Amino acid sequence: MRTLNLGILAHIDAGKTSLTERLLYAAGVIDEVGSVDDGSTRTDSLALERRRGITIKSAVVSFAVGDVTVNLIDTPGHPDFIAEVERVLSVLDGAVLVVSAVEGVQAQTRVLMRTLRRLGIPVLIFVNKIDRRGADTDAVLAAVRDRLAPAAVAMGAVDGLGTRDARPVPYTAADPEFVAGLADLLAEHDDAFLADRLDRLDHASDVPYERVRAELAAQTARGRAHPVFFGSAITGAGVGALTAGLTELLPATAGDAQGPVSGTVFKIERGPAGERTAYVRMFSGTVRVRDRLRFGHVAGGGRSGVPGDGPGDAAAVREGKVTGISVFEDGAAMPAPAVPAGRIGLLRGLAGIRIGDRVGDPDLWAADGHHFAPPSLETVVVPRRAGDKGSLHVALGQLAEQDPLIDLRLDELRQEISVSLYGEVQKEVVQATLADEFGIDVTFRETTTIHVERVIGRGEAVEVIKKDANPFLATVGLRIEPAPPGAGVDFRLGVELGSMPYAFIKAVEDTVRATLRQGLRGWAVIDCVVTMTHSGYWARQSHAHAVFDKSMSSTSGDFRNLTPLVLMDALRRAGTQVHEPMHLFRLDVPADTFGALLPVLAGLRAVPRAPRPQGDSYVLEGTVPAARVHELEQMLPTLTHGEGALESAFDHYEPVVGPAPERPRTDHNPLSRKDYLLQVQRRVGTEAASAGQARAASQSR
Ligand SMILES: Nc1nc2c(ncn2[C@@H]2O[C@H](COP(=O)(O)OP(=O)(O)OP(=O)(O)O)[C@@H](O)[C@H]2O)c(=O)[nH]1
Ligand SMILES: [Mg+2]
Repeated sequence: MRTLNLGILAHIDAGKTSLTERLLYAAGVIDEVGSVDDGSTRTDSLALERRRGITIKSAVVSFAVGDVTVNLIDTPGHPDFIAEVERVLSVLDGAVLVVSAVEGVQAQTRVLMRTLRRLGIPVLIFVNKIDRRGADTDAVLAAVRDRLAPAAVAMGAVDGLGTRDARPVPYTAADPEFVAGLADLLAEHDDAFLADRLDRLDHASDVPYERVRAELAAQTARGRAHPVFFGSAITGAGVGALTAGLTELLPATAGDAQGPVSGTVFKIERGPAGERTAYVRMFSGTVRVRDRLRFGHVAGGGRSGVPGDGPGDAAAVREGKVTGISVFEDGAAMPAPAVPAGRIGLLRGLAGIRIGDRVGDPDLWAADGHHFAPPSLETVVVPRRAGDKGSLHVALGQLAEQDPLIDLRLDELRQEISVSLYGEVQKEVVQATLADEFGIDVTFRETTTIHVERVIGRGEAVEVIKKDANPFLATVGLRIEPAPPGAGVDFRLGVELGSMPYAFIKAVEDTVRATLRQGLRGWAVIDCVVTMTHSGYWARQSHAHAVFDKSMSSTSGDFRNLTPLVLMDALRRAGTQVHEPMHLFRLDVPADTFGALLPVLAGLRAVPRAPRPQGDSYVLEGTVPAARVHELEQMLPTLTHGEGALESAFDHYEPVVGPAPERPRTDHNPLSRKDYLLQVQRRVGTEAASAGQARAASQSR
């Protein structure tokens, strides 16, 4: 039996959840089609989702088509919940990108498609809502080819467009224009197919239709071609053709169930008693109940400044015993003795397992990287009842388990808790979740923009063991220099790998990543290369009685404590510049409001490019600081008598003009050596003190 792990992705309200419901119904998993508007769908199961009529969390359901088990992951379309989409990308065999036949291609659709294509994930496009008035499949198809993917192949035409009776009419082998057009397109992307075609043309014959379809499937699997289906999730039109397309055109996997164990955790749920359930997609091997399973995080590879990439998270391999397994089958997850390669299973019993963790053989783990922009806003969460402070921290900690990008931070000095956010809707969801699930009422301090720091020059520093004022039993030298935008933090070894125990090198790397979360002005330092230029340690020493003597032997702690001092010295020499996040916007406004809009845009520091007239409206694209997007959103209805439409998505960082904002530090500040050493001493407390005494004693001997 093969499995197809399928993501459904789209902009908000495109109809993903409704389509999921239809697919389940068509496959016979449910007897009645649930509705988003009544709050009765299978995948919008959270109270908050039903109340708001939007998807907030990704949800998995499954159904069978022939001999293929389809595990379908319904994702949220609102840009505030892009992190949910991010987490499922690495477990997909294919995706259906839904586009509304009325609203068409939107900014979010482009963000998603760009990422799917970059990752080489096979994509079918489903143009939904053909039953709605205003549906325009020609315009949507043109926009798909123009703005999403040139190699989009319409698989049919539509009859009765824009009416309740609208239905797609699939093209067949009997449509010579379709077959020839398809063959042309496929020949552009594959030399073997082109050669075959030319060869046959010489003999005045055509490539057989089966061969064309097989080539379409092959190019779809390679992410080169994108078949486009049409239909309606409400009437069910076109859902049959899409279902058939899933198994014909997307590559289902079997996987090697006998191979070494390897899988990825893409979702965590907590049960009523607080027990964790991990959703794992298995790539290889089989996990059985009562297996002892290794799991952990892979550091690096990501966009820096994105938490979860962070330091404390790095590749410590943990182990736990699997106490229960369920496997997705016929709709829901069913208890099972094992989950084999290819499948999605729920694993219970693994304490401390987190989103993004890999399971199985650490040799097979690879870093994933981040595909979308990190959150650009942050806010301080304040409990209405002062007594709730402790429970608020615990509650937010649990939310962060399911959504690491909120990057919970406790400011020890001010005793404040802050989180990172994508937008106002996510903020409301956090507030409602805290109230509903934890009984904690909160308010938020003003939302502020998360800036980043980019390294300007090159800086080096070194601290040598037992030299000068270095109180730690470690030698560390580091060089920091800029890397291109999007490169993340790259840690390199300029010393021999064998020059030090690996644990010490690892401690330096982890601490470098941790330290860079707060640069010279308190913002995360992104896009740089850090090279370890010097290393040194004192080997494990024992006294006559073979007792490990901490005072004379380097420990990982020495490296962890020394690294921030060296790195911040290097960073100070390199210098940093504070950057702010910028969005790309697209405004669609009535022509008569255009004049009044321009000065407002200027006031928001938006930089529009030349406007394009479109019918009796203007389309205006450009950049705007992320910090001002919400204001623009709020002003738009008044400025455009309710007819303006705004799309925006993060695009890049730009240097801040004028005085750069600082973010208050929340850690032990390695910028001030004296304070830092005092704090380290306090932190390690008695342990350090006694080690110091022992050290002093051994030196005086
Ligand atoms: N007329 C019509 N309405 C549709 C169709 N598909 C979905 N809708 C409606 O569009 C709205 C949004 O549908 P959802 O299925 O929640 O869309 P979604 O893509 O899951 O939305 P998010 O998960 O919040 O991003 C609901 O009111 C649906 O009833 C369709 O094919 N035709
Ligand atoms: Mg939905």
